[in-house]
Amino acid sequence: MAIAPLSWTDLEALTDFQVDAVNGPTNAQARWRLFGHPEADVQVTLYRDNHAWCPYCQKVWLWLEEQQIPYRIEKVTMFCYGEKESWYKHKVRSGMLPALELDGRIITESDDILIALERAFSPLGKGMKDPTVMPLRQLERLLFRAWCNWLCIPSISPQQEQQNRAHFIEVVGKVEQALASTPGSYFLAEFGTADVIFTPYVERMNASLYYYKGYSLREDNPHLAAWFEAMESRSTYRGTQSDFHTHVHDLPPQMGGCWDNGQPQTLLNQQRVDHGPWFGLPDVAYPEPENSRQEALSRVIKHRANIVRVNPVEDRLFDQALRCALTSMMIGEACLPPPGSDAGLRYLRDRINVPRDMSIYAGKRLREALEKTAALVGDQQGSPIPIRHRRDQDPANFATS
Ligand SMILES: N[C@@H](CCC(=O)N[C@@H](CS)C(=O)NCC(=O)O)C(=O)O
Repeated sequence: MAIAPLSWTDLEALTDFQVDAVNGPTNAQARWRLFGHPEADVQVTLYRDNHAWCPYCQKVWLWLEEQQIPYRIEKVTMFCYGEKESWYKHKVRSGMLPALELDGRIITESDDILIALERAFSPLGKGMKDPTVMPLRQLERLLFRAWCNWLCIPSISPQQEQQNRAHFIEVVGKVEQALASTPGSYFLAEFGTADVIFTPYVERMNASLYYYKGYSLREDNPHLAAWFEAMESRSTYRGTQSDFHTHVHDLPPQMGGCWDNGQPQTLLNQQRVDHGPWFGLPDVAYPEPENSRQEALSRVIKHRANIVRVNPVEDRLFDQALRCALTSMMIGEACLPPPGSDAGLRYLRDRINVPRDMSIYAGKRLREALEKTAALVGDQQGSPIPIRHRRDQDPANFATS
């Protein structure tokens, strides 16, 4: 038997999720990160994108979090999802991200930013120019180029597709060797800059190759698997970590296209990432926190007015459908949404952004509840996720006064 949807007030009573965004664990929502310092201590402003999609921003973000440097965050729109703020173009003419303001000086280029931060504070483990880190930085770029060649340039023949795959796997072999040559799971004996440098793209490679090429980087390479696990033991990394669904749909407009190989494993993986089940995907391996449902609920409650307003389904109908999905997520029983709301529920399912909106397990719980609830009334999908731009994610629609 299906239960009735709870009111927003009743739903509010089901979550006590609270985090200290400023002094607590790493999160994508904070505008200030103080680590217990007074605001007056802040010498650093990080300019990064609203959606936490920009890989070069993640590099600097993770570094600052690891070093617990107090900093301020200014969020800037990326070209692919909206209008670049004119105040930012006055600071950085190209509009490129990230940028860092350090004692009043603007620095761009993520590597230069890390070098400047090392000078102003201290290196994170072995620093950017350390002779043990330099070859690892080069290896990361080699891996990046092999990934781009395979994923972002359409193959002219099956042979070329095969060659690009073989070349990528050959470079991954070098990464495996580098990881195998150290005593622990990190790139050097101790966690440090080298791990931060590899993080953003290895995370994106894991997601995109699974989805577009049917290749599971994390599952097929034991040393990378151990490295991911070690990274996931750090709350800093968990706070910046995204999920497969977010990455595979944020990458195409950023990279100028991602080309799938149409192979049976690819199709299976695409079905799984787009339609679930999302639990058990190789995008995360640490155990689910007990409060992931509460987190998802509290994040939706906070933004519910905008979520309902931007949804293509009529507001009152969607409000009820959304409360059904949330009720079901919290109570664990089916809650029948109004007819015609399935496309709206799936529209939202496809637009949850991890970690912008919530952490990885909260995102999975919410996607699952939206899909299960939609399936009770139909199989209508939401409007397709665009691949040339992501204006459907324009943060202007979510601006808070
Ligand atoms: N080499 C630069 C690359 C930075 C870069 O490509 N940034 C992209 C985002 S990942 C960007 O700002 N693109 C403009 C935009 O999307 O608005 C760095 O390391 O910082």
